[in-house]
Amino acid sequence: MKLLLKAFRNGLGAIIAFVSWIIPVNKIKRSAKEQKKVDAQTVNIEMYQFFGCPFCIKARRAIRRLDLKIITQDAQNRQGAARAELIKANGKPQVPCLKIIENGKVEWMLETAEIIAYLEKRFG
Ligand SMILES: N[C@@H](CCC(=O)N[C@@H](CS)C(=O)NCC(=O)O)C(=O)O
Repeated sequence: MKLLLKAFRNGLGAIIAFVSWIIPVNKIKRSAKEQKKVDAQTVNIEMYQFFGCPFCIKARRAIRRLDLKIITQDAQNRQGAARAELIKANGKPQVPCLKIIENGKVEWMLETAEIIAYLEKRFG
């Protein structure tokens, strides 16, 4: 039963992710110079996520809309290093979670609304 529920949740998540992927976003427009500047900053940001998590899908849409080259880390795999890193940092495997490295200091940001607001403010 538990396995069946998990399969259903993952399947539904994959469908939502696919639908979100085919629906176009109103992408921000930047000059090549501005984009290069933004790209230089986003190398220091990663998003820890589950592929089919609706909150992560929402955050990924914001990333797409803001045209950010933010690498995603899969935290769903229970044996994976990304999940272990997340638990070590936050005490729980909650996603989405942004890892921001600034001046050699690592900051972890939870909560979809906070993540989107941060990205909008910094890159919007
Ligand atoms: N309030 C959070 C909720 C995020 C949330 O519930 N994420 C789920 C995945 S959809 C999670 O992290 N679950 C932890 C787990 O499954 O171990 C947000 O808005 O980001």
